[in-house]
Amino acid sequence: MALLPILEFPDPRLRTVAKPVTEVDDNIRRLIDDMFETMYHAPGIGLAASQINVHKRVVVIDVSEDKSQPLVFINPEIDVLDAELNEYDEGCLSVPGFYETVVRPGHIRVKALDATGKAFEMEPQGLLAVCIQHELDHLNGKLFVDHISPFKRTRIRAKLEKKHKAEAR
Ligand code: QAP
Ligand code: CO
Repeated sequence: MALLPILEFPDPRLRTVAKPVTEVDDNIRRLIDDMFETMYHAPGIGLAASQINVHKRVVVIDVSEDKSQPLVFINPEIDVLDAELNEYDEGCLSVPGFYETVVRPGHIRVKALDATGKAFEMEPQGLLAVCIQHELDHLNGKLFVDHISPFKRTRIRAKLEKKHKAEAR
C-alpha cells in the first residue's frame, strides 16, 4: 500500500477527463487499495483517482463514522431519480480548508462496477448521494468550486496559490 500525493486546486491536471476502466485487474485493485489508504489517512470520505493524478474512472468512498463501509465505484453512471434538490456544505481534499454550500439532486441511481468487476446499482440519498456526485465530477474534470459563485472561487484560488507559494519556499 502507498500514500499518494493529492493534487490541489487550481492544478490544471484536475481538469483532465478520466478514461473508462476496460479491465478490473490487479493493477486497478492496487490503485483502489492506495486510494483507500490515502483517503483514510487524510482523513476524507471520498477520493477520485483524478485527485492523485491517475486519470481512470475509479472512485472510493466511505461515509461511515468508523471507516467500516468502504465503497468502490468503477466507471460510475448516475441518473437523477427525482427533481428535489439538496444543499450540502461540501469540502474536498483537493481544496483543503474550504467549505461551501453546493446544490445537487437529492436522490440518484448509480450504476458502476465493484472491485471484482461485477456490475451493481444503488439508489442513495443524503451524504452518500452528495459524495458520489462530487466524485463523479472529479472524473469529468470538475470541482465543487465550479458550483459556487465566481467571486468565491477566485478568492479560494488566490488563497490556495498563496499557500502553495509559501510551501515551495
Ligand atoms: C467530498 O471530501 C465531499 O478541506 C469528499 O482540510 C465532501 O473527503 C462530499 C477534507 C463533503 C460530500 C460532502 C477537506 C479533509 C476532506 C478539507 C472530503 C480538509 C481536510 C474532504
Ligand atoms: Co473532491
